[in-house]
Amino acid sequence: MATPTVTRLVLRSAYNPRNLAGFIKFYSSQAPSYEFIKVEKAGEKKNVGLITLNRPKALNALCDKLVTEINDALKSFDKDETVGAIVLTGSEKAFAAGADIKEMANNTFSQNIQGQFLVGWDGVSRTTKPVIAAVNGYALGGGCEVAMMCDIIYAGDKARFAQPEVTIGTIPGAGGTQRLTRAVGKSKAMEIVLTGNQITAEEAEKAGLVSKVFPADKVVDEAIKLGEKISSHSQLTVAMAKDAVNTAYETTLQQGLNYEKKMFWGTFATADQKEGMSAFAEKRKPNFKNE
Ligand code: DAK
Repeated sequence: MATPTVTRLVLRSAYNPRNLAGFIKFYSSQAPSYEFIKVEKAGEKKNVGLITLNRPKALNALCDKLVTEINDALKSFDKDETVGAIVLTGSEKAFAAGADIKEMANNTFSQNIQGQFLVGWDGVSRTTKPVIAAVNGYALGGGCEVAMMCDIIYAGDKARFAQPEVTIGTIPGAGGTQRLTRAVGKSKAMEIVLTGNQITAEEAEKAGLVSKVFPADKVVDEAIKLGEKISSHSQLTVAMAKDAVNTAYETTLQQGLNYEKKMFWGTFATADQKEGMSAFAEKRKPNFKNE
């Protein structure tokens, strides 16, 4: 993750070649330490942020702390100029088996309303940079909803998607009735939400929920490659393109087309548009500066 200027200065002054252990200890104390996620930079140029959910005993059930950690890591990558895209993944057995049922089982209606229970879940959809879900194993309930908050879903061939809330006496609460319906249409969404049945990766791809399916052991690498490809473009242009696609979900066609046209015109105010088009004419690779 990018090191803030102040920390860089402090680090320089803390560095003493004769006390390397002390320096490493000092540096480690500056990096965020997480309990339920692993965070690293991936790809040849280390320009893809990789967040791996790591709560194996509960199949990555999304307890409060896990969601807070994901949001924190997303914010850091969003600010990090060296990162152009983010991959969110889990384990081979589970992307995430949903919100933590044991954590919420005894909640009351008034507690949910007064405490705005689980409202902080939309961190993924508030991220400016593209987020790619690399899903293996179970993506159930809130797990499926978090995957759907991502911009692109790649799935391993053994992945299973479901909204099983109805089987435990509740309904989806983080987009399972809304994003899913927009992704797969009413009939399929109704079938998934009203039965709680799991669908396979292949079915999810056919329905338009998932963009590609890979062998389970390849899906994270493929998602990172996709992240690298996206990171090779101007971050500014990518952010504008992402915003324009997302607008399709929020407006009428005419308003969306109008917004897209304005954004397209707006790209001509960027140095990266000048660089991109000059590079094309000069038959060379563009050198984008994200300006
Ligand atoms: N919560 C807590 N623990 C879970 C869990 C979950 N969702 N899923 C699995 N675990 C735990 C199990 O309790 C078990 O723990 P121990 O008994 O070993 O301590 C361990 O993980 C392994 O699970 P199993 O023994 O059950 O493993 P199996 O392979 O037999 O079965 C399974 C795997 C994924 C099919 C099964 O565990 C399962 O059905 N899990 C529950 C799936 C589910 O119903 N998910 C939906 C939860 S409701 C909102 C935001 C989000 C939400 C709502 C609102 N707002 C923004 C308002 C989300 C709601 C949900 O996701």
